[in-house]
Amino acid sequence: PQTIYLKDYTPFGWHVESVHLTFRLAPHSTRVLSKIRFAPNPDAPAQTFFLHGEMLKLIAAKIDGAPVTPDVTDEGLTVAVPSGAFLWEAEVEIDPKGNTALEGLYMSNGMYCTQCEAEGFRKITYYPDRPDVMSTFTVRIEGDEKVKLSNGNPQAEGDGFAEWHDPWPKPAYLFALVAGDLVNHPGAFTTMSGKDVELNIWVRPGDEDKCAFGMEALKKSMKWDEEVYGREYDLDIFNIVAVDDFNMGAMENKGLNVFNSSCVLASPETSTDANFERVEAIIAHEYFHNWTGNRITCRDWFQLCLKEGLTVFRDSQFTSDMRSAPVKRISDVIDLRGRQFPEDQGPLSHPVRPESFQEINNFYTATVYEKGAEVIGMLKRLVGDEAYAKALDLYFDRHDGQACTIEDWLKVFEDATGRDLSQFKRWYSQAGTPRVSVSESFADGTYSLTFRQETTPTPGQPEKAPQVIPLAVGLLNPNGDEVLPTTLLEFNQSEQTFNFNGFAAKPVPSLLRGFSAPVVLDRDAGREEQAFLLAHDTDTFTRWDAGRQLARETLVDMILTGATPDMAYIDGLEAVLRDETLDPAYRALMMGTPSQSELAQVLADRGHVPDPDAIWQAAETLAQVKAERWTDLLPRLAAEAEVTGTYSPDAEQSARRALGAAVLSLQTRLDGGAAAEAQFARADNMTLQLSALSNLIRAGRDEAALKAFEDQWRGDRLVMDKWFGLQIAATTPEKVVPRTEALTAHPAFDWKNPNRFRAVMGAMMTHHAGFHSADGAGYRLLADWLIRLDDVNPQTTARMCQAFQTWRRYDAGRQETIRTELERIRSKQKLSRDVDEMVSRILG
Ligand code: HT7
Ligand code: ZN
Repeated sequence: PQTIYLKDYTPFGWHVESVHLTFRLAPHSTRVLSKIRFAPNPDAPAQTFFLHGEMLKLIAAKIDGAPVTPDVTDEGLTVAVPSGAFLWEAEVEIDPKGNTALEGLYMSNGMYCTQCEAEGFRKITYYPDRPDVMSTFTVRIEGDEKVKLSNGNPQAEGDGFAEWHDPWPKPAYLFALVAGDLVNHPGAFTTMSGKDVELNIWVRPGDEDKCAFGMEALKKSMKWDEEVYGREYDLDIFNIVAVDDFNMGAMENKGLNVFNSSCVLASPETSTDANFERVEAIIAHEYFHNWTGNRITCRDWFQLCLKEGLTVFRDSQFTSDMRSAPVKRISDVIDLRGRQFPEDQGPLSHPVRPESFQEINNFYTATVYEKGAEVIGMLKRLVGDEAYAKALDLYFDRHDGQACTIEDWLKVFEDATGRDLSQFKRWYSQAGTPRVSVSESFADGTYSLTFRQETTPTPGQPEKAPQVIPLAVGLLNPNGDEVLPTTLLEFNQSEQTFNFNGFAAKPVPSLLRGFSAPVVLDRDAGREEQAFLLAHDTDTFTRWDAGRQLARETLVDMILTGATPDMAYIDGLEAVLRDETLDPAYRALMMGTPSQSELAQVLADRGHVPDPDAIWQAAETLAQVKAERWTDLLPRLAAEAEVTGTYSPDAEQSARRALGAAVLSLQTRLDGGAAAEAQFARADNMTLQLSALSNLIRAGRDEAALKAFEDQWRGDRLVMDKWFGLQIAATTPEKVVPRTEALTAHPAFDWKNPNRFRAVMGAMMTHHAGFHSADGAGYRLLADWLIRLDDVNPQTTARMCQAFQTWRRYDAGRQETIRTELERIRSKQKLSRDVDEMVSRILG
């Protein structure tokens, strides 16, 4: 496969002045007629006229009305063109129903829909399918479907046709078309300049009652973007469509967002609090792309973080404003450490702005998205809120309507603040997670902190230069009073000392407050200091993290030496849990422990070979000891977690239920599932029903409940995804592979549906001890299914290869089995480019 390099960027030789498309819909033989006006681009080097095109049957082509015969390959066509402007016309035939890859135009449950990011438009018609080619689009859809939608504003509608015009120039990846027998949940919004916008959420008949929450989330997002970023919506209509078969979460097509139904549909009976929060965040994310991604787009796919990092940052700000900021920050860090850190510290490590790729779909990663957002958070901290707002205004003013680069982005910050950001730019170019170690000294009233930074080599980057690391720190005196409020240190050398004067006694440092940089902080401060911070820190993040580190250290001890749990940790935590002034959601987070995969990484970093069974056992023992120690605390917390009144997915109620779920999981260890059974019987919302079911599964008391759940929800695909996944996720290690195998034989295991496939295989691969069972059965089962899915859906298959990215952590036997499975996948006939690239990178 060919490798594409950032350094090879050249502009396209022509501008596209306008695009007219006509679709004559038919399941296996849709005709697409295109009329595209090209004009030479004087800023581009001379080049052959090439249009991307894949899986297309070319019926006819014309230039300025005269038939032409282009040279056609699997990737596109070349043809001789006039030296000036010209009109290109083509008619192609495509097969939406046969399109199982879910890229381009495809069918899901009888409905036509599209997914064009990143390179799907070339499966619809011949076109310069690259994000720096922007044009206005006019689209005519012909077909019997009741609803026919495309981007922009509706222009005409009649018997068997609909026409749409999008006045905003856009790249082809933002093109969308939807047609089907859909129903809408309507809404309306008046923008800050008084323009009325029609809003719709389109769904399959039967799903109308699951749209109200999404509609409110959309309106809140529109309002928030006006208030916080000054960004107003720019079309007469905004449509969202729910689709059952979708490779990712959702897609920000101009004026016509297409959503995985799991990311837009929500009701109390069928969705958990976490689902509601996710729906709200994803609707916001896609809406925010209207400015950060659509009005200002990416010059090339290497710049993906320009839109994704910024939009994730914006949606996190939104969620923090709508809900609890501390809880959101901690959840984001858990996610970052759980998904991005392993990526950044393993064979798939790549810079936030990658420098090469074979298949761009493989770079929609936690690094580009979540680390990309962290980089923006650091920039904001460094320049301050006011300068950030000024830089963003400049960004929108200067670059509206353009396809931009990270250089453009950093330049607005340099121009707005006068800062030199050349060293900061390393966050975009250097892969890997910096490790920061700390030492301290105290003499004559001066307290000194010395930091060292190191980033280990990553693929293709043996040498690392120091990065600018914003370190938010505070100091507490031995009584627990804050003597230095949060202060930002700019740590930008390999080693650097910061002095603080005027202390009578050595203070206790609270470091990396708010998780001010995506680094690993190596500080062996001792448990006493962590316990002190757990009790006294004023920063909600570092206080939580102190508890997390105590949990980690006691678990590591238990795993390595068979020690019993550290009672100082359990008692310190109990004091926090008893503090009723603290948000229940925050206390629920406090009750959590590092994931078993994270513990495996910690052990590997310290030179040990992680044993998944020993890790599982230690986590079990710790939970059991907590449960037994807290027999009087648990009922008290359970009472606090009680919610009265009508269900609402708001932060206040969700917080209580989160605490209740944490309590129930300990309670189940004491009563064998009696409380869970009672909760299952009376649950009138999915959050309670699912947490009860999860505990019954864990307690091995699940047969009747699983059957009842299946009987109740058999007709609801999204709820059944939960049923499939939870049986694997919540069970004990020895049952993981047999259950997964059994579930793949279930008649409702529709493996071509990405949600269902992910529900089952995703649950297996994230059950640490189950997936890594010593006999290799988990590895073999996953490989079997990845080999099968690759012929149908390479994009989803490639993403799931990530399960193997941490393989070098484990013992020789497991490594050998994983290597064999990866080689088996790699030697599959007709392996996709997506999977080939992923497996080759993982094998190294
Ligand atoms: N910009 C989108 C990324 C995307 C995608 C979405 C759905 C299916 C396939 C996709 N390929 C790329 C989603 C986002 O980040 O907002
Ligand atoms: Zn996005």
